[in-house]
Amino acid sequence: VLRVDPDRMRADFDALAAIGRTGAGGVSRPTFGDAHLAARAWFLERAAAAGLETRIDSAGNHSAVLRSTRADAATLVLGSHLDSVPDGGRFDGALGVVAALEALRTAKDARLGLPVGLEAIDFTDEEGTLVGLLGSEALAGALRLEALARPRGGRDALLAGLARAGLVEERIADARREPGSLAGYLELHIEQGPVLERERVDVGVVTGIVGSRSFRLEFIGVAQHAGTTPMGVRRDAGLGAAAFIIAARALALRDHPDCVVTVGSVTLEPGAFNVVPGRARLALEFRSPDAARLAALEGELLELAGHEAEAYGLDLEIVLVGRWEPAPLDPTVRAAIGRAAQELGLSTLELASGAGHDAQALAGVTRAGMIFVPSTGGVSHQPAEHTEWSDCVNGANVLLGAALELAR
Ligand code: HGY
Ligand code: MN
Ligand code: MN
Repeated sequence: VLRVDPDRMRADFDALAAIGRTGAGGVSRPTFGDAHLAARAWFLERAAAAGLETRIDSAGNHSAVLRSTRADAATLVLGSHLDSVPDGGRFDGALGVVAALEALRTAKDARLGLPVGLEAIDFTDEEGTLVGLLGSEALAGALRLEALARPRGGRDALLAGLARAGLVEERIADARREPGSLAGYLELHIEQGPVLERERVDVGVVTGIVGSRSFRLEFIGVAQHAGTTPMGVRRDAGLGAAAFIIAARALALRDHPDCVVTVGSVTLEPGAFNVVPGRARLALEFRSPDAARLAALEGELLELAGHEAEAYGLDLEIVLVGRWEPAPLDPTVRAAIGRAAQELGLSTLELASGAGHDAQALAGVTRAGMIFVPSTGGVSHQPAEHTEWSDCVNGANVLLGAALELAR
């Protein structure tokens, strides 16, 4: 059984974790910020140092390529993302990219003469600081026009970011790959939940990925003097926001136990001690493994927002800014992952992903699968995110084994 070089991979992982490092072992690499651009450049340097071909497409996806001996061969893509949430952990995305690079190096050194090419890819803006699944949906030809017209991070941030990265908005869609050119997609990722650790299982074989929708809500009242405006006549946007957040949670708990609802950001304007807030801007996101349930939850949440606005004498503006469909993952890929883990003497468990991933974009155009490794305490999207190094090596070896089976 071919295995990765754990020390070589560890050296890469630690070097990458130093790029955009924050306190307590985290990283902050929002899309197209200095740290993110530095991490992507580092990745290409390491690929070139390994004698691999490097490539950047018009969506900014960064790739290392190990060509097949056959001329018209399809490509098996392995990868994840180097961008992070603000003040995130050093494993989310990064582990998958480093393991993919290590898998290509190991395959290259072994001179396997595979019938397909292998590609290690770092997708642009997976986390949605700007758009969400931007690079993977572009590559899959699944990028919706409104995703760029009304992006989750706002048009200004998107345009500024594209300029910093040297990308042209009108060319992003050119990153689309012919589905026939893809032999499949595999992604190693930390679980970001508590299941594998609780069940003491080495490797998760992911069955499907949750769908999610993001909305920007704006409750609009009247800014007023905080001292001279009696409580009974205020149109306080902060009250509408607070009432909605509490009621949205109650709705999910009562009627949608398999769904999650999050208001991750609330901004009150003008934002002063002595002004009754005239505006409240909310970042609303909700998820479900089932598309029909997602649509039902959308209707109920938006109706609820309207109800709370009315209750506090406010107007309400709603803008859809993100929409990722749920995706079942490919049975043959799941089987290959299971066999690779078995050959390595590793225990496996089938589980669904509550986190979104690039694999859900690729699943629409090629057979796609994901390998999870345990998250310590199920913690993620914050500096304490951690996975035991032995689990990271297990994941990389399963990625390599499954890739070689699918390649053949
Ligand atoms: O938000 C997510 O689920 C993923 O981490 N992008
Ligand atoms: Mn991720
Ligand atoms: Mn993430």
